[in-house]
Amino acid sequence: TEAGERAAACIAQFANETGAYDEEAASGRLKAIAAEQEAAADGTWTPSTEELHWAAKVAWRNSNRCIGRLHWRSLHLFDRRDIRTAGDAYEALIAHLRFATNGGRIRSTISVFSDRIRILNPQLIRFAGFRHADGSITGDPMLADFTDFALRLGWEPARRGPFEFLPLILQAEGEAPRVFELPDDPDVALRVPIRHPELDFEPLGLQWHALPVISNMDLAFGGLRFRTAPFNGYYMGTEIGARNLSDVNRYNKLPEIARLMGLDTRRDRSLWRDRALVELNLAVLHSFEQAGVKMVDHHTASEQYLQFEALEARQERETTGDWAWLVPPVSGSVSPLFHKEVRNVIKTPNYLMRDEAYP
Ligand code: HEM
Ligand code: NRG
Repeated sequence: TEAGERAAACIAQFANETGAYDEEAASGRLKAIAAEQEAAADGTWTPSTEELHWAAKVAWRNSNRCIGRLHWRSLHLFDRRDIRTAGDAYEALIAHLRFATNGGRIRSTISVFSDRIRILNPQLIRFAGFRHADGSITGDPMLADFTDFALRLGWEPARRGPFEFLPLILQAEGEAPRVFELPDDPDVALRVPIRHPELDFEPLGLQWHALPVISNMDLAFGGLRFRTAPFNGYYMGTEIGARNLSDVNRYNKLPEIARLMGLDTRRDRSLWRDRALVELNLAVLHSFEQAGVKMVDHHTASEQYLQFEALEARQERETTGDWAWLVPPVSGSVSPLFHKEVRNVIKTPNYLMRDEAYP
């Protein structure tokens, strides 16, 4: 069967890469998997924790849009497949956030749950976007629909400011989604105030969270899809400085920054956007460093990506990638990645985007 072939290919790759199974062990493992698949009828099988950990790491290695893949071997795994209730899932997610945050010395981490648990948030830590009657939004416009959804479910935010943590919305099989407050505790969800080394950024009141934790992608391998597998690394500065705080449809802060720099915002040719963008990105890197929170700049990340590619070549593996995502969103042509060609072929294991889970 097709499901059998996918599982077999995956186990062969695992055995080949890790040396964990010799030929005899591999064929024994495949017989057990085949029996399980026959009994399950839908072709599912149960990876061991070691197989799962390997798959999660290789899925990272195969993430074509990720510039941070040099570190793919260092991913920590929490195997949470035994959890059945939303309350227990909540506790496990808080434990993940504590472990990964680690006082700013961020640890790349994934927690894998069974499909009995669903996380409806696109990321575990995100700022709400509150809509006003006049159509304007306080907070992150990208999260306005999700914020509406949380409010419909009965979420009562303590404040409606620009940087309020959204609650976790978790759903156990056969039950309605439940709302869990994300504690405003720096050990769980760390905030970094954004300051500039020379300019006065205080009036802007900017901040961001330390941890990006993606919770809307499936871990796919061996014909299986784990729909609840939130993972985090740490930020590259441009994700915050050149997108989250600067995109016109996000926090859109460049006009304010240009004004405080005294730039001429009436003329495109004054390059006020470009100059403000550089200072904002500098401020983000400076602030994370001052706060002792791990972050990489886009020059270092580009160099590390080239190292990753070289190490992969030594293992006779082609590094596939998505050029438009790998090239940093500022100073594109200054990155060596700009000048390279890369094939966007999807290998497995991998992380696959899922459509928004919430109604
Ligand atoms: C995407 C950096 C860790 C998987 C990205 C992006 C950056 C990045 C800059 C592009 C994001 C964007 O433009 O929105 C890093 C850095 C890491 C890291 C600096 C530090 C360790 C990880 C880990 C995983 C991972 C631990 C998974 C285990 C991915 C995936 C994407 C991605 C799947 C594509 C996301 C999407 O399609 O929206 N990464 N990453 N990364 N990264 Fe990483
Ligand atoms: N740009 C998004 C996060 C996407 C993934 N980036 C990472 N992943 N660095 C944002 O929140 O700005 N990671 O796993 O570290």
